[in-house]
Amino acid sequence: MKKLLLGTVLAGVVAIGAACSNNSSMQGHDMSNMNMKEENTAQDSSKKLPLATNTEVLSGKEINLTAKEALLQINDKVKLPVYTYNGSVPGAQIRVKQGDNVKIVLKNELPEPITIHWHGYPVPNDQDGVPGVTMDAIKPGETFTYEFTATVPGTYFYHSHQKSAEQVDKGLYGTLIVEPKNEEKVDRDYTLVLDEWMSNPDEGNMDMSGMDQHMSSMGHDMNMYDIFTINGKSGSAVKPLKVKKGEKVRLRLVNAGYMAHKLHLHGHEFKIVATDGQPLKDPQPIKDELLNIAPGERYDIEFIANNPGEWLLECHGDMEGTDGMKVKIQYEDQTNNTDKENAKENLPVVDMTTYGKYEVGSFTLDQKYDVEYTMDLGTAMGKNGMIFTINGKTYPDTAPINVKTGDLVKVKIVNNSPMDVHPMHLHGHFFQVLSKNGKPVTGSPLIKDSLNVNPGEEYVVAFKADNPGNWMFHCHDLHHASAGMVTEVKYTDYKSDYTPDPNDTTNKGE
Ligand SMILES: [Cu+2]
Repeated sequence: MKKLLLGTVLAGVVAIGAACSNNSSMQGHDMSNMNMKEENTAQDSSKKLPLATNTEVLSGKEINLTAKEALLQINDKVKLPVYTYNGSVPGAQIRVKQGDNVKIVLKNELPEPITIHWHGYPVPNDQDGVPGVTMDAIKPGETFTYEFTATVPGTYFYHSHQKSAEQVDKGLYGTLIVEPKNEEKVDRDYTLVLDEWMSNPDEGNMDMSGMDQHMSSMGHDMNMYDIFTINGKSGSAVKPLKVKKGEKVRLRLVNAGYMAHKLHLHGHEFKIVATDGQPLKDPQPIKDELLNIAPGERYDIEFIANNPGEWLLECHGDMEGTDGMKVKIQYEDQTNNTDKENAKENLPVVDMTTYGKYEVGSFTLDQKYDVEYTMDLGTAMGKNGMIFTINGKTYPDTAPINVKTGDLVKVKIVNNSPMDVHPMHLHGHFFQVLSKNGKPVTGSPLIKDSLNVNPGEEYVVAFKADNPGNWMFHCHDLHHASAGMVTEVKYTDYKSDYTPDPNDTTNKGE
């Protein structure tokens, strides 16, 4: 295992390339962050936990991850007990090359069972990390080795799929970057992971009866998430991104939270070069448009640093936490211009179904499909609070999408929930988005594994059943998933070697 650049990189902000060799200024900044006040909010029960460290970048033949607890200093006031991979939130960044055989040895030092799911990555089914479906959860003290080949390049992430609504909420995630074989070098390559936190996590689990049921799901009210973060830090605690005039900058935006966030890059034209790791055809430069990033989605954007000063990448909206989700873009030695925050400014949102250049992709709306499935996403009142349904059922009673290897599959996804957004995520495959609300996609072929479906929206997507196994297809608002909104793509010609441990009652596919 080889560690790269560790001393100079803070919290998942990764800088590569020649331009980042000026380490002294970054180091100086790290030191000031390390001296943050600690006395304010540490709770007695969690005082013995170590402070979360900076996110490290790991590559090499064998990558070692340890899941363990820590205390995360989110801003100068709030410190929260978290779950981590390798002591940081986000966890260690795994950075490999296309074609590499990736071997990850995961040790569980947490007090409960965990897994890793490789979100968006087409791994073999037995490496997919879904407890009760592809493997038993890894118990405290145990070690498990994941192995797969890095077949496709791009930006991905990984997270626990065991009690994931809780464990991912506590920070148990990291990023997986697969560099293409023939990489066009950028000068700066930063990864920014978005998330939301509750400054008082205990209140988030209170009984929500009597409160606004539209906003609550199984006892979780989205308003409880009152702190928004980038790389585990909020507001002025977020480390600025350094650039130099003339540099080409890539930002890899990853949403590890349960809410969509609209981001605005100030002062620069940018291109969306990829989403969910998949490149877009001829992306056009855009400016002052909001990029809506839903749970589980990734967007890679690029811009040329051609406007010296200090600028913001900031979240737009009016939630309590909105204000904290912003990061400065600082031109080295040229920070004379100071940018203004404007989180409530009314700007258009990029429509990905018209973005980039149209060409016929692998699938069309009118071709013949072997399997067609309609997914009606709904909300209902259950015995213990809100339930989230697919065709009126909750997992494991939802009807699976039964396929056999080689089938072409078309899925219509309709959100009939009156208020709730459902970012739907398919494991093990990419799908092509063919239409939105009956209108065919007229931009670049849009290949994704996570698709945000707003109330009233209808999408048609298609994929080839080319990765045999049993694969989850679920909402990535993980509160919705744990309250039922999960189904499976099941290969009828796949015989799994895995038999769930009958004594393990924690294995529930989530
Ligand atoms: Cu949902």
